[in-house]
Amino acid sequence: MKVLKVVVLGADKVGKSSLLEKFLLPDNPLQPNLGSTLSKDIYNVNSKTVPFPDGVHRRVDFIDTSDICEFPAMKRVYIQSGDAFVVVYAIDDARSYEIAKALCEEIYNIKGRYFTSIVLVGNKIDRRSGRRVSTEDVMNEMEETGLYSETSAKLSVNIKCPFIILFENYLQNVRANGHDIKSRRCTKSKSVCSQLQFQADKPFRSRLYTV
Ligand SMILES: Nc1nc2c(ncn2[C@@H]2O[C@H](COP(=O)(O)OP(=O)(O)O)[C@@H](O)[C@H]2O)c(=O)[nH]1
Ligand SMILES: [Mg+2]
Repeated sequence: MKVLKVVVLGADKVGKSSLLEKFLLPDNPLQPNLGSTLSKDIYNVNSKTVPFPDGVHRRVDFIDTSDICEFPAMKRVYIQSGDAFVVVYAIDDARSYEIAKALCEEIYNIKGRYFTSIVLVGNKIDRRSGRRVSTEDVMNEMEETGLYSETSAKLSVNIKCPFIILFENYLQNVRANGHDIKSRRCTKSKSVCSQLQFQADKPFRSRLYTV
């Protein structure tokens, strides 16, 4: 495996493109129409070399998807080819949560029951008064080891957390089985590296990852 493929999945309009855009282009001013820069087609690959929490730069393909829930065959291809998944729902949209759960289930069916590289993300936490999916319900329904975060792409809250959780999870898997993707040591000083664009924001919720 040369490149880590991170696939962003979820119902339409939950903020997948916005999240990815905020993560990859954090300095972009807030656009009135978030998500407009990165994803216009049915999917979009953004290849980037990014610093991981261990200070090593690795190449990652971030794959933004849209409408794939409508196309089961395509969804399957994405799941088969992905190494790690960000599954997004909007906290003000109960249906999107049901879709996210079904997507997680499909990932487990394809990748195996013990696959761990999925982070569930409840986006749009700025829409507090419109909340339809409670944090507690999600926590209760999740597996004990499940990875979970809540974000607001609009207000840039916790944007880095889901990705850092997956990078941490990746490093745990590398430690467990020894296979790493092609990488290069960070050439900058440790302190610069650990300033990482990806230094975690305070995670809102996560079972495994706390900083
Ligand atoms: N209030 C709020 N709106 C958001 C947030 N993230 C995205 N949106 C809006 O939700 C709509 C769909 O976003 P988009 O990223 O295109 O969703 P996608 O279809 O899942 O890729 C857009 O109008 C965004 O401006 C968020 O965190 N809070
Ligand atoms: Mg999109």
